[in-house]
Amino acid sequence: MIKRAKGFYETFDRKDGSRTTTFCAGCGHGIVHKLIGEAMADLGLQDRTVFVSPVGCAAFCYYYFDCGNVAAPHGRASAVATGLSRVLKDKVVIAYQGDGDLGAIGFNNAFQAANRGERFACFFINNSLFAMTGGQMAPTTMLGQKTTTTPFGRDAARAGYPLRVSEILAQLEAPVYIERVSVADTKRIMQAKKAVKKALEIQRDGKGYAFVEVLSPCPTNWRMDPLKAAEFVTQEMERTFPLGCFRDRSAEGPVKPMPIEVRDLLDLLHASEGGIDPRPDPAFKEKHFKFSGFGGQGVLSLGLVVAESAGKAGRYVSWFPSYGPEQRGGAASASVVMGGKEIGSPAVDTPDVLVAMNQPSLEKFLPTVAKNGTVLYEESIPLRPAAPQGVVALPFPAMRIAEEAGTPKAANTAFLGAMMELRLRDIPEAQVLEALDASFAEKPALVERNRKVYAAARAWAREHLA
Ligand SMILES: Cc1ncc(C[n+]2csc(CCOP(=O)(O)OP(=O)(O)O)c2C)c(N)n1
Ligand code: SF4
Repeated sequence: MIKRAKGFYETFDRKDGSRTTTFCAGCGHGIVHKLIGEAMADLGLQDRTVFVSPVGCAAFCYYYFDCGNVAAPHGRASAVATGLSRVLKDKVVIAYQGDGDLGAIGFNNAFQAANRGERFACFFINNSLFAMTGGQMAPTTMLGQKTTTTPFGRDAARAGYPLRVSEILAQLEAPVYIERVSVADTKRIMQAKKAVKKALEIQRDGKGYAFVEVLSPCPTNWRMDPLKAAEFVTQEMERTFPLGCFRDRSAEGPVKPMPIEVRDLLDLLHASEGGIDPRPDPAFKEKHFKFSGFGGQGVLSLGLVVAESAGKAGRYVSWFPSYGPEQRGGAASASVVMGGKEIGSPAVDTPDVLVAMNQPSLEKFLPTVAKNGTVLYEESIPLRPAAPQGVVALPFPAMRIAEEAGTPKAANTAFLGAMMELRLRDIPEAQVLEALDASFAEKPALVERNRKVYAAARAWAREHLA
């Protein structure tokens, strides 16, 4: 009788009610799964193991492996494993990745994790193509190999050369163990078994990064029966990807890891000085703000001061900047949401309040302002396009006020003063000033100057706008 492999669940109950694995006949994934499950159980690591599943044909690892399971986005298993192994110091972490997943979209993640010598085992399943999506070329596709995207065979001039990931990682200093094995026949599977076990022993002993590449048949996408597919591995794949051990420092002592401070999430949330727990307040309707202007005008800081002051006043709040190329002169913006309960999304598509400090951002965001919303825009720019119906658009001489108050660069602070008069009144001024002062913690000379601009702007707004 064939027995269930150790380390697996009793039954593989999938959501759709089926109970088998998802693999085709002759697929290598199932064999590698079995080797990992057995090694994990034999070494007594099951209760300590966290398995990171990939996207691809092996996406359902969490239905099979009876241990901790986390599913990673495509290409990100090594990044997720890095995070897990750094935080869960007593756990054994496994990343399992296909060659599309690790060799293409996630190569840099995997490469950098190997280069840092992260403390996890990475199993890299090389079946020479993207299997789950229908057999497209992967970085590991061999020269001349036909795939759905290389119907005449991979051609180096057009598609480059196959990526030999084990050889590349072997150039790095940090990995403890790198070996390429195959699951094409019994002899090779026995060698693969040893390699899998060694990679997990290295984790058990906290020694560092272990990488096992497995040449694995994909009869379905290779359009072969399982026997021919196994032969293809030994006769074709091994010519491009020779088997062997590229690195083994497992006999050396563990590398002493850098101490990493692990902090509670709540600590992090309330780490900012003077931070307080937000208080649920069902009566407070969520408000959406958009602060926009040129990069360098201080729109992101203005948004941050508003967000900080709302936080200090006990609101739930989010601040979401948008820069990138916009930092170099286009429309930079910050979205701020404040509410009486947790914020669902930090994105602001229809602001209740728009602050626009330059023409491009006024043009871009004015049409998006919510009905009954308010637009406060720099007086010296023309109001274009026309404000949508129901929207109040108020020109505000922020630059002039800032200049007259002696700090021309503080036009953003002038907008803060005007907003206090208009739409921020339910945030106490004490908190707004506290947040404003704190934003100049590293330039104390600017605290008083900005307060002056703020006061002048608020007075002007009281007289002319409110
Ligand atoms: C971000 C993202 N891009 C693309 C996809 C589509 N996708 C799903 S599986 C897959 C290929 C997986 O190939 P490989 O990693 O080689 O695993 P195999 O299926 O061969 O085991 C792709 C591209 C996705 N799910 N997510
Ligand atoms: S398509 Fe290929 S890799 Fe995917 S399950 Fe089938 S044989 Fe395995």
